[in-house]
Amino acid sequence: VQFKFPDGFWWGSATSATQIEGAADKGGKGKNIWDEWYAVEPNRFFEGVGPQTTSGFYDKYKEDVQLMKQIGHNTFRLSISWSRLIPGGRGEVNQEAAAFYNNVIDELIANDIEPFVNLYHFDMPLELQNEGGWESRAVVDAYADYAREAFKLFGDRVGKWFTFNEPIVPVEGGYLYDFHYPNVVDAKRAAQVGYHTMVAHAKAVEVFRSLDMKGAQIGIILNLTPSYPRSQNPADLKASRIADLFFNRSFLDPSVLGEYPQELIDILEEHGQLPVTEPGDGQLIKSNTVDLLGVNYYQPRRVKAKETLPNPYSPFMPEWFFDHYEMPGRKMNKYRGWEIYEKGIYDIMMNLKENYGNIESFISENGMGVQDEDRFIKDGQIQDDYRIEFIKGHLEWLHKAIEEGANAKGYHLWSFMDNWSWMNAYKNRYGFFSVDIETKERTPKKSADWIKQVSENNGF
Ligand code: BGP
Repeated sequence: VQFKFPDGFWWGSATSATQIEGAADKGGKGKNIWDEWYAVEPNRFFEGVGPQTTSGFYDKYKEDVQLMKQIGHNTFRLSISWSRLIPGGRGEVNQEAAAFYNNVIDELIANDIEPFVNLYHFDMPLELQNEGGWESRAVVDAYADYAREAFKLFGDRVGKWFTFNEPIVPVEGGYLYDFHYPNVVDAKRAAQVGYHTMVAHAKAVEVFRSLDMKGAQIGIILNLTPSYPRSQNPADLKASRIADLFFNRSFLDPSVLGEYPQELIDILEEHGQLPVTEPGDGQLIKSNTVDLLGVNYYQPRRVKAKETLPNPYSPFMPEWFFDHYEMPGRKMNKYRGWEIYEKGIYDIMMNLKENYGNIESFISENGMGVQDEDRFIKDGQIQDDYRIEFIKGHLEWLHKAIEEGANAKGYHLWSFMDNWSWMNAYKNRYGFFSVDIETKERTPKKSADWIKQVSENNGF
């Protein structure tokens, strides 16, 4: 074994409720924004496939836990669907949902797989969205109440909790770039949504610490896209620094250090984009930093200085401060159109070590989406050697970071099995297991056999 990981390393995979459960209108679940958007605009979803029937985990979780066990998982991330647990977003717990999540958690534990439970993965209950979603301060309080219910219901058995997955994505998708409901394009509203998400996060952490959580940890999962400048010219460096402020530090700094970066506040203030705050928010954020950080890493962000000044009459956007840059010779995942830069994982970990108190962390998502993956079937199995290479490449850099003192505890692939992905539906396949979307049959890919060896040897 050339790359040996520390004892107790977390090997597993990540999923989210909307993307795997299916049963969107079964078991007493209420509607969330994905159900609504699909009902209104089904054509915006790849091949018109919506969130109603995804990978069938709701009915097949027992079989899935056995498959996880077979490939050596010792940990697994799921999310709770807020609109399933508390239909409408407020009030009574849906007992059928509580029983479902209890059963999943018990099944995982009985098979020596530690559940990592995330509370929010892009899935606002529709009624709360209709009240304004994250723009509404009342929704922040509803979220804290939902978090309290979840902690009380499952806290006796779950040791790893997460408030949000990639909280910046609903800001970008829903309020800046039009790829999530409610399809608003307005930077000031986006800033409010981001800010309220952060306050909701801090409130949930506060609730968590007020309960007896039996030594459990609470964290947040952030998609960190390291920002690389085209050159070391001051203008390129500045462009890259500002992109980093908007897309990484906007959540990383307050959740880990307890404070927003001053430079980000100054930029927003100068352009009249500051969100509405309430007295006491600053202290709330300061005193509720996380125990644990999940890092989702897919691709870097390459940035260059703006070549032309933004039109001052156009609406404010982060892109006023930088242009994207396609580095010549960069390596691509040609099946998904994303750059592959394995060293990014090392740079993230070293940044956490140097500038974020070496917070305990893990790779909570990393993965390779591939279109039309069936073309790689040979001898009845998808021969996803490209995925094995992709994972290896990232693990090698993660290993190096750990050797140099990074506090990284595990690696979760996105994802356990092929799943439904927001607007892309089943276009890009990510799983260790392929899923036939008609029959829901699961079949191990070559990477499933490979990761079993890796987990058993705690390295490769
Ligand atoms: C992450 C999300 C996941 C998943 C993944 C793959 O940002 O947390 O929910 O969707 O990206 O993305 P895609 O399916 O769009 O390729």
